[in-house]
Amino acid sequence: MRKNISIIGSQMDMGSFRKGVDMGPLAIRHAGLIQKIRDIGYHVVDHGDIMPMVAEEEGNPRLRYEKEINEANGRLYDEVLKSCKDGNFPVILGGDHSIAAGSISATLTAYENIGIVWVDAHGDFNDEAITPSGNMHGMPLSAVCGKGPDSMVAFSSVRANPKNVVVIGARSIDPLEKIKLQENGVTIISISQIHSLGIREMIAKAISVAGEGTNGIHLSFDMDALDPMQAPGVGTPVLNGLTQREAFFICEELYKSGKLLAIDVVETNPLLDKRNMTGVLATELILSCLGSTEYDLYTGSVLYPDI
Ligand SMILES: [Mn+2]
Repeated sequence: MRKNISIIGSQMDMGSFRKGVDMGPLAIRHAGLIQKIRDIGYHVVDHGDIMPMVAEEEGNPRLRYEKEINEANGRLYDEVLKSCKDGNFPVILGGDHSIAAGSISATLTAYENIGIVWVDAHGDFNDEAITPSGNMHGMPLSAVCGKGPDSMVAFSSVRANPKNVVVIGARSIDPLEKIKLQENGVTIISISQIHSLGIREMIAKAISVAGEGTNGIHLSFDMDALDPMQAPGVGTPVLNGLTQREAFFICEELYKSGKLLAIDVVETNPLLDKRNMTGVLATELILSCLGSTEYDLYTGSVLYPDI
């Protein structure tokens, strides 16, 4: 039975230093996302975007815009949870990565025991004590694992088990964050491991860590995981990233695993982009997660299980 797709955006940029990432959901829609999902055979409903309230001041410098981010995430949580409970498949468009605290909290409430595949140049495992910047888009993975900041996930009582969490494509992790990731048993697949062992072996490992013994996988895909030559429209670019083909392969294999429960695609910043190439790429990666065989012509039409 094929699930229906819910598109839910969040025009959030307060978790990030660079402005403009709030327009990410619009850029992805302008690349044709909704029609393209229909074209591969799904029923899709666009629920529009969460609009954060206007911030008066940034507040605590170690948790900038904490109040506004958590308030918007509370509304995102409600939307994503409703989608899951209705039996649909949520596709969440960011916005900066702080929104994943809202979306993943919802899949945790709905499915309880989930694994997380976090595709990112960064670890996003900071908290208010160790953050170098105070920007909350560097904290959501820690929050959903119950490792702080607690206010970021207050709407759910369920936390992810770090033993079922994998970060893929990492190449810019802060020193204290690295220690914290290791102490908590999060699996890190660095860009060097991918380039020495190959993406096929690495994504198989990721699916087994996040998918075995869990009720499914939440994919949280930060566009800065890609090399900035191919995805220039991101706020925190880091050299030597994933190739486009590696990124597509990750999405294709996660789809084929039959374990995906929801996906976030975040950090597309149209102000920094070139002719919306990062928005187009985000759209195409979402389609691959949903089983598009556009780039796999030899297999013809859909061969794999439905979402
Ligand atoms: Mn991130």
